[in-house]
Amino acid sequence: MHNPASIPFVRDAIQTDVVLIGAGFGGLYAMHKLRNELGLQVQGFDAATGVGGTWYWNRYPGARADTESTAYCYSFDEQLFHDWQWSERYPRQSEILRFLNFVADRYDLHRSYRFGTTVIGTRYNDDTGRWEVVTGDGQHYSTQFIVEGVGLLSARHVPDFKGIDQFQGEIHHTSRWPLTGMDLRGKRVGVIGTGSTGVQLITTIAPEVAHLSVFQRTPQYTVPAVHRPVDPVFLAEIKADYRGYWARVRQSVSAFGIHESTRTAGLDTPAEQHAAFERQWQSGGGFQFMLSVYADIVTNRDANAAATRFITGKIRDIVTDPDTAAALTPTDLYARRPLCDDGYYATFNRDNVTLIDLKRHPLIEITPAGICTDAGEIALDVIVFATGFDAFTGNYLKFDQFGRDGLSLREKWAHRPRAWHGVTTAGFPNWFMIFGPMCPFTSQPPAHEVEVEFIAEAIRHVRATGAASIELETTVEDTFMAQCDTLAAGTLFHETDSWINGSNIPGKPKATMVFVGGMAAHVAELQRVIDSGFEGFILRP
Ligand code: N01
Repeated sequence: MHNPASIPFVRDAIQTDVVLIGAGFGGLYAMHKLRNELGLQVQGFDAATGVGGTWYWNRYPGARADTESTAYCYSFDEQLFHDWQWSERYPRQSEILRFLNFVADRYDLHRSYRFGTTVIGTRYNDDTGRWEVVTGDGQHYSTQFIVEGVGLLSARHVPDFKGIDQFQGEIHHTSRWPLTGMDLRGKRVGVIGTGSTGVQLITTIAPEVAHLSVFQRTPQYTVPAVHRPVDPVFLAEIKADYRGYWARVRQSVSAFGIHESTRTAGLDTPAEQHAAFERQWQSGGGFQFMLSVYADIVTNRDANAAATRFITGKIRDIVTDPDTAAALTPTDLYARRPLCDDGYYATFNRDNVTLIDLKRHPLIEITPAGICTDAGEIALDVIVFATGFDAFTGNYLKFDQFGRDGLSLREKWAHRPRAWHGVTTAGFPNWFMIFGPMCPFTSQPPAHEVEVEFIAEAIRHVRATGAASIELETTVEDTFMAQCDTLAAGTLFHETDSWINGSNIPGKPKATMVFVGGMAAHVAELQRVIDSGFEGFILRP
């Protein structure tokens, strides 16, 4: 049982207005907003030695976004958009990290962070109305507000394979790739996991390694990314109508800055459907394949089946060995986070790449020399875990957090996370998240901006009204959770197992953890609450 007393209130704690955890997209904007615009004293922390969040840690070969770079950035400062030039439509990790450093320099954000510092506990003091925050180096901070931008996908998942410690070669999780890189040339490499990360890594390293063994548990649908430079005509159009462009992103469903189809697949004949999918396959993009061709791929079984027929046909066409093609072919719905790639299926035509189907040949153990399945041992120099993350809740529950009356966040979220629009949770006054559980199921940077702006307004409201704290009403949270469940039931996402519903982590209850009502509805609701003077929130003197 977690004990609030494990975080004592100390008299000489360092005083601040806001403790901000995280220096990724959301954290950096929050630092700028709260410190530079609201004039608050903000103490930031990040476990990394620099800014970047997920883009600091995920340095594996091939890491890049699959969101149009023109929408994978900030909108709050038009001049920033003009002063930064993305090179490709899907930016690489190194370019995104350079962008976030550019932003941190431009708004002088580094100086308010303590990097290389982990927060290990937070506790609300019911008597003083302030939070106690403890860091890994034993420092205590006393703050009125907490803002946690700790990342949706950052608590890494390393499966508990037997023998993991006895491997004599190198083992890495993709999200803790050596900062200085790693030379894989001429090595025998085993990759476990074929999600977004595995697909990017496998495709990138296959040409350089001596041999690549891909350990696949569940085959995935993936479509070509079709990397290309940012289209100068498209960029000029955005710059000419900057506000209109971002308004459209905020008014969309996905906030990806892409065309979202309103046409249902059933209106087309199978031949027309095939032609429409083929056009999208040629033009590239995973989210586009799911959202731009038809409106109902993730809500209608027939539309979904049309998409799966098309992709599985492509797998058969591309992969020359029929057994490998069969093993790479998914049999379930196309209802996970969509993937795109740079020649993933064709990679399995290479002589130096072997697919190991773990459903047929289960992984038994990791040995000193490699990986053993029931078909025998595969000798390896390097093992890479591309095994994903304890998404949504992992990073919030990694450390003790106690709200009003000693309420433990771990206990409150033991069966599922309960929250409102990814921004806060009842029982935790003056405590905010950026893109926490029950956030919209959208591209992140635009949603981060909207949420940071909401948090800033909430803090401004507390200060302006002379209140001590603001806290979500439990009934509002309950109503919102029910709404999230109803909306999710109308999609096919809950019929597959993935990090979206927590089913990728052994023992984690499967549940809805997102608001699938879309970006426009998310924006509208946050704005409605601001305009109403924070209806649904309790202000305490
Ligand atoms: O993680 P995942 P990810 N034994 O959970 C397998 C974002 N992202 O890091 O499907 C064997 O999707 C697991 O198998 P299964 C993006 O939002 C974005 O790839 O559970 N295998 C699966 O194949 C993405 O969705 C970008 O059967 C095991 C894989 O590991 C999210 O991060 C790039 C296993 C995990 O896939 C997460 O992606 C990269 C076990 N015990 C990431 N446990 C871009 O912007 C797990 N697996 C493009």
